[in-house]
Amino acid sequence: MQLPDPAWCITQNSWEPAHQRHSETIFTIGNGYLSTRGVFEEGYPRESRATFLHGVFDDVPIVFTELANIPDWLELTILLDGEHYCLNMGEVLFFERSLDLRNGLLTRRVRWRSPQGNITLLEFERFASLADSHTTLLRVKITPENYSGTVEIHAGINGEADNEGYKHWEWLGQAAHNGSLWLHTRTRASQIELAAAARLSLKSQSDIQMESWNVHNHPTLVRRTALRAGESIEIEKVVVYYTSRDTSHPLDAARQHLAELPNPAWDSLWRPHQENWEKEWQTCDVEIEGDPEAQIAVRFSLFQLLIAAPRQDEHVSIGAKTLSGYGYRGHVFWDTEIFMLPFFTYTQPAIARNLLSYRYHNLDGARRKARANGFEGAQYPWESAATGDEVTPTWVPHFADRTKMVRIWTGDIEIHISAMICYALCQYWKATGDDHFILHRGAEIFFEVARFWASRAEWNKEHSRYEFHDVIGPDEYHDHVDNNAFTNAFARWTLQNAIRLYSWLTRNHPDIAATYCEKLHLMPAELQQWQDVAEKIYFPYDPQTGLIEQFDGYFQRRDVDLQALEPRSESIQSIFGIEGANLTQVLKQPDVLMLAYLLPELLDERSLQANYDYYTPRTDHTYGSSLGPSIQAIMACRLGKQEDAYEHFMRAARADLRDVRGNAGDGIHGASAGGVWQAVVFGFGGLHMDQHGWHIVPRLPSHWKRLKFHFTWRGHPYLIDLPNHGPFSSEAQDDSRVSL
Ligand code: IFM
Repeated sequence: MQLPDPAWCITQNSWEPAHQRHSETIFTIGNGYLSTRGVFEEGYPRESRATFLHGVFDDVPIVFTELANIPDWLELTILLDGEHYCLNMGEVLFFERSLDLRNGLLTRRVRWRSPQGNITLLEFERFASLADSHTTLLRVKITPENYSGTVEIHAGINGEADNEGYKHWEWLGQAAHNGSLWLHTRTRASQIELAAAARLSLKSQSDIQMESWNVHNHPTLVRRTALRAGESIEIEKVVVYYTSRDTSHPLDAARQHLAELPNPAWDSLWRPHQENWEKEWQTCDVEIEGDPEAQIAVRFSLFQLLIAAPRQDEHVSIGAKTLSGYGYRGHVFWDTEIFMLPFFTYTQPAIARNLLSYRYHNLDGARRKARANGFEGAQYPWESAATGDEVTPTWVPHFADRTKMVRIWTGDIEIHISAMICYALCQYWKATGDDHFILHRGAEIFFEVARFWASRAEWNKEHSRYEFHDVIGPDEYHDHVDNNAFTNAFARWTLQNAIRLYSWLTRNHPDIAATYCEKLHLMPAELQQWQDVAEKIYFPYDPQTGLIEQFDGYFQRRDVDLQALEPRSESIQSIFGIEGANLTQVLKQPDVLMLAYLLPELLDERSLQANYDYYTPRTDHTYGSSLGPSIQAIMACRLGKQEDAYEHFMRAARADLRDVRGNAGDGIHGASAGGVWQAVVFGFGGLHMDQHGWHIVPRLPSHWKRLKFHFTWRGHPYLIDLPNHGPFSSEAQDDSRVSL
């Protein structure tokens, strides 16, 4: 047997029920259509069993809508000589689970002694096909070591799947006969139909007894056979899913698709699946020599982004927790555009295009939100799902006392999200040169968002300037603040760039400019107004000190010595309480530094240093937001603070693998995964773009021997190879090989 390659495989050597939810997240597999958490086939109490399929949202109280956990394809009950295979009983003699990031194959080898003393070797494998995204497969090899007896397998599709107790599915029909089964079901409110068709095959040297149990909402296939000590049987379960989002007849599609698969299907599906994965990694792999932990953590992050990335669907996006857990209910935040999207923009622009198209298709939801709030244009929701309407819950149970409810204001006043979408559009446009997308989709978003900002700005008569009151910036420890620098700067940036875009259109594509003028009733006077607002937006910058005040009155808040609170294992918000943290200067994430990262032209070196020095010791790096550390790492790189950069980077890299915040069980921190890629490529690799194209100023951590990464610029793939000759050495740059 081949040992798992530590540069590519995440491996677990013991069964740890206490960390079950965490490892279920880590061992998630997927293919951009659906993802399945790393639960065991046989099922255990307190597991968080889930398969999520992009776009299958259904209504739910309080959080409005959530991704519905779909009927489970993994379920497999194994009876060994009459005893249930279950790790809670008997004794686990050997356990190893491994996820191969090269190809998304999840394997588990278990030697198990049953309560009666029978020892069996069970070898499980599963994958969600990247070449045939509707199809998932698992197989198990069972070898009794010290006994001969019967093996009985029950393989069903369970229509009773729920979201931690909440049921989304209503039964439409089912059948189980002749070696296969199907289940047809529908979400209760959104009325999305789903069909699953499954087949079970078994290779054995003895006779096989076949049965089908047509249990309501749980069709099941049963096989029985005899086994002698040392002999093996192989079982394969193949499941095909279609929904009414894919086709108007999902049941026909699923049954036909299954019927067309060879029996058994594994070998013929494995090869194209593996080839597709090879192609994926060819465009985006990152190699780090000299730091095995960073190496595997980076590949793990990229794998998580890849398995969540919609390849065939431009009406869905990646939620904050990808498709890997119940956290945030599948809702989409700015995490996608600012943290995850750059990875796709620079390695797989077609996926970035799909993700941006999701925002285009949901423009009407954003228009509705703006209108409902008394503004013009489009105000994108802080949390988004199927329609682009706001789905942030207004109240949620308090994290420390679940009998109390907490008002969530982000959906009302965390408004920078709309600018973030425009920012991501611009980044995509620059990197790809995809004029067509901007002409036919991006421009409309831009103009409508600019309109929103112009109508949201408030004129301050006393100071003759525009201001934005009552907002929340990226640092959510502070709400209801005025003139958050990040928000104001991005309102100005959007308006300025919308004007530039408009004049580019009128110069180069006057017919399209005219179409927008007509469709959106865009008049020269309105553009003039945008110009006026943009010029007069207040930006809280002190030229004397070079400091940006995060929001009005921030410097007057209580200063807290965070060092004095160490060691700690919880966030500042849980130590001081929501109101208490609001009164301090402690940040959940580095608001001003994020601004400086995204708009580097805003601050000169002196000012960047001043802001870094001021805000860094006031940020809750470990237990605040998982979005912060990667950005903090990039800013440290820019200031030449390699050691600090590495510390922040590893904080991001470990977010899920080491469950730093104790909540990885809720799903992968997708923004952190995307931030890890940015920290490597834009931070240590020093890739940056300007009007002349791309440049590299590498700043590798001293112990990294080499960094290699790929990116795509204007349709050309590049491989950057940076051997490390020490910090900032000119040789490091001269020696770097760039190949096409
Ligand atoms: O979008 C983030 C936000 O910036 C901080 N709280 C969690 C959200 C989802 O990850």
